[in-house]
Amino acid sequence: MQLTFQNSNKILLLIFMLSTPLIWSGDKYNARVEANISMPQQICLEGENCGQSAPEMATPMTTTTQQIVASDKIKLSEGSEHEIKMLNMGTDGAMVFEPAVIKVSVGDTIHFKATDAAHNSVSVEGMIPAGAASWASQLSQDFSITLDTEGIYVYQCDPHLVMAMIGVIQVGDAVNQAEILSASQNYKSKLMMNSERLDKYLSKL
Ligand SMILES: [Cu+2]
Repeated sequence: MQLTFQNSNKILLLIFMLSTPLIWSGDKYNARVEANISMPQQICLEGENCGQSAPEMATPMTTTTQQIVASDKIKLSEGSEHEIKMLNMGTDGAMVFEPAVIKVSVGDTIHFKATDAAHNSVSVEGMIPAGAASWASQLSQDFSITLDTEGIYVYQCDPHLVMAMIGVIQVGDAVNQAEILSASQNYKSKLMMNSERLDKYLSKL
Protein backbone atom coordinates (compact mmCIF):
# COMPACT_ATOMS: atom_id res chain seq x y z
CA MET A 1 0.00 0.00 0.00
CA GLN A 2 1.22 3.45 -0.94
CA LEU A 3 1.32 5.78 2.08
CA THR A 4 0.35 9.27 0.90
CA PHE A 5 0.18 12.51 2.96
CA GLN A 6 -3.60 12.25 3.10
CA ASN A 7 -3.49 8.64 4.22
CA SER A 8 -1.00 9.32 7.02
CA ASN A 9 -3.27 12.11 8.35
CA LYS A 10 -6.15 9.66 8.45
CA ILE A 11 -3.99 7.14 10.28
CA LEU A 12 -3.02 9.77 12.89
CA LEU A 13 -6.68 10.70 13.37
CA LEU A 14 -7.59 7.03 13.73
CA ILE A 15 -4.83 6.49 16.35
CA PHE A 16 -6.07 9.56 18.28
CA MET A 17 -9.68 8.38 18.23
CA LEU A 18 -8.68 4.89 19.35
CA SER A 19 -6.46 6.15 22.15
CA THR A 20 -9.01 8.58 23.68
CA PRO A 21 -11.20 5.89 25.25
CA LEU A 22 -8.04 4.20 26.58
CA ILE A 23 -7.01 7.44 28.37
CA TRP A 24 -10.50 7.81 29.81
CA SER A 25 -10.74 4.21 30.97
CA GLY A 26 -7.27 4.61 32.55
CA ASP A 27 -8.54 7.55 34.64
CA LYS A 28 -11.59 5.58 35.66
CA TYR A 29 -9.38 2.67 36.65
CA ASN A 30 -7.18 4.94 38.81
CA ALA A 31 -10.27 6.40 40.47
CA ARG A 32 -11.54 2.89 41.25
CA VAL A 33 -8.15 1.91 42.76
CA GLU A 34 -8.12 5.06 44.94
CA ALA A 35 -11.64 4.33 46.09
CA ASN A 36 -10.64 0.79 47.05
CA ILE A 37 -7.55 2.00 48.92
CA SER A 38 -9.49 4.53 50.98
CA MET A 39 -12.34 2.11 51.72
CA PRO A 40 -10.86 0.26 54.75
CA GLN A 41 -10.48 3.56 56.65
CA GLN A 42 -14.17 4.21 56.24
CA ILE A 43 -15.31 0.77 57.38
CA CYS A 44 -17.23 1.03 60.62
CA LEU A 45 -18.84 -2.13 61.94
CA GLU A 46 -22.04 -2.02 63.94
CA GLY A 47 -21.41 -1.79 67.67
CA GLU A 48 -17.99 -0.17 67.28
CA ASN A 49 -17.32 3.34 68.52
CA CYS A 50 -15.88 4.62 65.27
CA GLY A 51 -15.47 8.22 66.38
CA GLN A 52 -12.97 7.19 69.10
CA SER A 53 -11.01 4.56 67.18
CA ALA A 54 -8.33 6.99 65.92
CA PRO A 55 -7.31 8.52 69.32
CA GLU A 56 -7.28 5.03 70.89
CA MET A 57 -4.72 3.92 68.28
CA ALA A 58 -2.55 7.01 68.74
CA THR A 59 -2.09 6.56 72.50
CA PRO A 60 -0.19 3.21 72.49
CA MET A 61 2.01 4.43 69.59
CA THR A 62 3.18 7.43 71.64
CA THR A 63 3.89 5.18 74.64
CA THR A 64 5.98 2.81 72.47
CA THR A 65 8.09 5.70 71.15
CA GLN A 66 8.76 6.92 74.69
CA GLN A 67 9.72 3.39 75.79
CA ILE A 68 12.23 3.06 72.93
CA VAL A 69 13.88 6.39 73.80
CA ALA A 70 14.02 5.53 77.52
CA SER A 71 15.46 2.03 76.99
CA ASP A 72 18.06 3.38 74.53
CA LYS A 73 20.21 4.68 77.41
CA ILE A 74 22.72 2.19 78.77
CA LYS A 75 22.35 1.25 82.43
CA LEU A 76 25.28 0.71 84.78
CA SER A 77 26.58 -2.84 84.40
CA GLU A 78 26.50 -4.78 87.65
CA GLY A 79 29.61 -6.36 89.11
CA SER A 80 33.24 -5.31 88.74
CA GLU A 81 34.25 -7.57 85.81
CA HIS A 82 32.81 -7.00 82.34
CA GLU A 83 33.27 -8.94 79.10
CA ILE A 84 33.34 -7.38 75.63
CA LYS A 85 33.47 -9.75 72.66
CA MET A 86 35.37 -8.88 69.47
CA LEU A 87 33.18 -10.20 66.65
CA ASN A 88 33.09 -10.51 62.86
CA MET A 89 29.29 -10.33 63.04
CA GLY A 90 27.13 -9.14 65.90
CA THR A 91 23.58 -7.91 66.41
CA ASP A 92 24.75 -4.43 65.30
CA GLY A 93 26.29 -5.64 62.03
CA ALA A 94 29.74 -6.69 60.79
CA MET A 95 32.98 -6.08 62.75
CA VAL A 96 31.71 -5.05 66.16
CA PHE A 97 32.56 -4.99 69.83
CA GLU A 98 29.69 -6.49 71.80
CA PRO A 99 28.45 -4.79 73.86
CA ALA A 100 29.77 -1.73 72.02
CA VAL A 101 28.63 0.63 74.78
CA ILE A 102 29.05 -0.12 78.47
CA LYS A 103 28.80 1.84 81.73
CA VAL A 104 30.91 0.61 84.60
CA SER A 105 32.15 1.79 87.98
CA VAL A 106 35.58 3.27 88.77
CA GLY A 107 38.09 0.45 89.33
CA ASP A 108 36.18 -2.14 87.27
CA THR A 109 37.99 -4.49 84.89
CA ILE A 110 37.09 -4.97 81.23
CA HIS A 111 37.93 -8.30 79.55
CA PHE A 112 38.17 -8.07 75.77
CA LYS A 113 37.51 -11.55 74.36
CA ALA A 114 39.05 -12.59 71.01
CA THR A 115 35.90 -14.56 70.12
CA ASP A 116 36.76 -14.08 66.43
CA ALA A 117 40.33 -13.67 65.16
CA ALA A 118 42.14 -10.63 63.70
CA HIS A 119 40.72 -8.00 66.07
CA ASN A 120 42.32 -5.89 68.79
CA SER A 121 41.36 -3.13 71.22
CA VAL A 122 43.22 0.18 71.17
CA SER A 123 42.26 3.32 73.08
CA VAL A 124 41.79 6.36 70.82
CA GLU A 125 44.26 9.16 71.42
CA GLY A 126 42.50 12.26 72.73
CA MET A 127 39.27 10.34 73.40
CA ILE A 128 39.97 8.99 76.87
CA PRO A 129 39.88 10.95 80.17
CA ALA A 130 42.86 13.23 80.87
CA GLY A 131 45.49 11.33 82.85
CA ALA A 132 44.05 7.90 82.02
CA ALA A 133 46.43 5.21 80.75
CA SER A 134 46.10 4.31 77.06
CA TRP A 135 46.08 0.69 75.88
CA ALA A 136 46.74 -1.39 72.77
CA SER A 137 46.11 -5.12 72.74
CA GLN A 138 47.67 -7.77 70.47
CA LEU A 139 45.68 -9.03 67.47
CA SER A 140 43.57 -12.14 68.12
CA GLN A 141 44.41 -12.12 71.85
CA ASP A 142 42.23 -11.78 74.94
CA PHE A 143 43.06 -8.61 76.83
CA SER A 144 42.06 -7.15 80.18
CA ILE A 145 42.32 -3.62 81.55
CA THR A 146 41.32 -2.06 84.87
CA LEU A 147 39.96 1.48 84.53
CA ASP A 148 40.67 3.69 87.54
CA THR A 149 40.10 7.10 85.95
CA GLU A 150 36.55 8.42 85.67
CA GLY A 151 35.13 9.46 82.31
CA ILE A 152 34.34 8.29 78.79
CA TYR A 153 36.78 6.09 76.84
CA VAL A 154 36.55 5.52 73.07
CA TYR A 155 38.52 2.58 71.67
CA GLN A 156 38.90 0.95 68.26
CA CYS A 157 39.99 -2.19 66.46
CA ASP A 158 42.96 -1.12 64.29
CA PRO A 159 42.34 -3.47 61.31
CA HIS A 160 38.65 -2.53 61.13
CA LEU A 161 38.69 1.16 62.00
CA VAL A 162 37.38 2.13 58.55
CA MET A 163 34.39 -0.14 59.19
CA ALA A 164 33.78 1.69 62.48
CA MET A 165 34.70 -1.25 64.71
CA ILE A 166 34.73 0.98 67.76
CA GLY A 167 33.44 0.90 71.31
CA VAL A 168 32.65 3.25 74.17
CA ILE A 169 33.13 2.71 77.89
CA GLN A 170 31.88 5.15 80.52
CA VAL A 171 33.62 4.79 83.88
CA GLY A 172 31.72 6.52 86.70
CA ASP A 173 30.37 9.87 85.54
CA ALA A 174 30.78 11.32 82.01
CA VAL A 175 33.10 14.08 83.25
CA ASN A 176 34.81 14.52 79.84
CA GLN A 177 31.65 14.37 77.68
CA ALA A 178 32.22 17.82 76.12
CA GLU A 179 35.79 16.91 75.09
CA ILE A 180 34.66 13.55 73.64
CA LEU A 181 31.84 15.14 71.61
CA SER A 182 34.19 17.79 70.26
CA ALA A 183 36.87 15.22 69.30
CA SER A 184 34.28 12.88 67.77
CA GLN A 185 33.67 15.18 64.78
CA ASN A 186 37.28 14.82 63.62
CA TYR A 187 37.49 11.12 64.50
CA LYS A 188 34.37 10.35 62.46
CA SER A 189 36.23 11.24 59.25
CA LYS A 190 38.35 8.08 59.75
CA LEU A 191 35.25 5.87 59.66
CA MET A 192 34.55 5.13 56.00
CA MET A 193 31.63 2.79 56.70
CA ASN A 194 29.05 2.72 59.52
CA SER A 195 30.23 6.16 60.67
CA GLU A 196 26.82 6.69 62.31
CA ARG A 197 27.86 4.16 64.95
CA LEU A 198 29.94 6.76 66.81
CA ASP A 199 27.05 9.21 67.39
CA LYS A 200 24.69 6.32 68.10
CA TYR A 201 27.00 4.85 70.73
CA LEU A 202 27.70 8.22 72.40
CA SER A 203 23.97 9.01 72.49
CA LYS A 204 23.41 5.90 74.63
CA LEU A 205 25.44 7.27 77.54
CU1 LIG B 1 38.33 -5.83 64.19
